[in-house]
Amino acid sequence: MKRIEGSGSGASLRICVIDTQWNDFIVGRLTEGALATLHRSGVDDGNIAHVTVPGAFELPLACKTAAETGRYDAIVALGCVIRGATTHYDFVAGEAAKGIAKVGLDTGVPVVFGVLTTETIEQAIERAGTKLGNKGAEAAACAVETANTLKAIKEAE
Ligand code: INI
Repeated sequence: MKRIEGSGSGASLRICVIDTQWNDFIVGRLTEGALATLHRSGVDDGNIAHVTVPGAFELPLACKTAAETGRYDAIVALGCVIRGATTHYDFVAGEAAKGIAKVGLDTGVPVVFGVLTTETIEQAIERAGTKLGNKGAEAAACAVETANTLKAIKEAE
């Protein structure tokens, strides 16, 4: 049996972080967590790009554009959609999730879903560096691991 595993080291990886202006109070914390994790895992600062789009609805197209450049081993999509009193939430959160997944499948570049989808702002705060950790940091670690795992699958003999 051949066991194929990717390392958690970010050395030599090129990563694009794409976040949103919407809910910047929360998303800014996710981005800080993601960038700190990338640096800690050895990704060279010169190999990190940081792009900001207006809202979560815009994430899929920006991710697709970044993936198609061929410059990145993984993309980290960060955002926060908080359910209000309207159905707008369902459209924005649903399209962001579907679109981000599709970009990964269509391009072969791993695109990590670091978009908080919560009922309340309190739940978002809990996941942006307080009680329940920092989902941006988790997304960045996931991007490094997935990029390395895909490379290992391709390079296995
Ligand atoms: N965008 C978000 O990222 N989070 C939200 O909570 C949100 N809400 O609630 O509306 C949101 N809306 C904007 C949307 O992402 C687009 O930017 C807009 O519809 C223009 O396409």
